[in-house]
Amino acid sequence: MRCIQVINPNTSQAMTETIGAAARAAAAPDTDILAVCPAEGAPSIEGHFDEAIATIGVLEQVKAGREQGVAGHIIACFGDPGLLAARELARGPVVGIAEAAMHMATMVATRFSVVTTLPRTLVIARHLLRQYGFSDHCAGLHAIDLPVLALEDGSGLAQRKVYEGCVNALKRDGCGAIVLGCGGMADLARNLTRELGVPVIDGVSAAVKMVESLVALELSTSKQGDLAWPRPKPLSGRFQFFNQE
Ligand code: 2AL
Repeated sequence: MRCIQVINPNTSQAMTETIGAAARAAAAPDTDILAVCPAEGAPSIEGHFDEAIATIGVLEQVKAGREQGVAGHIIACFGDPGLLAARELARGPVVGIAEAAMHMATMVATRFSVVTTLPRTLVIARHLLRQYGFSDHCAGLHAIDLPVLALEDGSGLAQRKVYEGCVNALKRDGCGAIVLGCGGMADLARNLTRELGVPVIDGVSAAVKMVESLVALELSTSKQGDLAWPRPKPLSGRFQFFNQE
């Protein structure tokens, strides 16, 4: 039995449960999913400021997961906050849900569109597309114009808007697949794929399968070059947590 740690970078317990359930549904029978979120931070991540705060909580969780011996880590927020820093801290592979979903989308369609939450987060997705080299694969970026936690309010409004956003993207963009742009949408992909007749990709499930593949192939984070362990130095104040024992 191997354990994959799925880190929801926001502090919403409800969203952590949604993400954990989606990860378990995607996982192989011999994969255990440890779904966690930071003890402190932002209840939802909807901008650069929220991301900056969330990054510290993600790194604390990666360190804790490493010490518990998890086989790999997933950063389950669509901005992939702290991804490269997490790789420096981790022994096993670390995969972000945005990169996982974007990679997988390019294997089933030449062009995909992204449907996310608030319009202000679109620039984060745009930056990641450029960083990961997928700008030319993206046909369009769409926001449902609801905050992240609307996905957890039980009204179903956000879920309906995600459906409408996907329909609109397919009509306008001529894309072959949809990437869901929020960890809180993880439970929607399977039904949307059936209803819309095109691949709808949730990054949490995609990342679980990618980490399982990397672990099975015995491929782990390279400790050569920039992803080597952080240089030991006496971090001060609240960051002493990261000092090597
Ligand atoms: C996210 C996400 O995936 N989780 C969160 O709190 N904020 N990003 C987004 N664009 O909605």
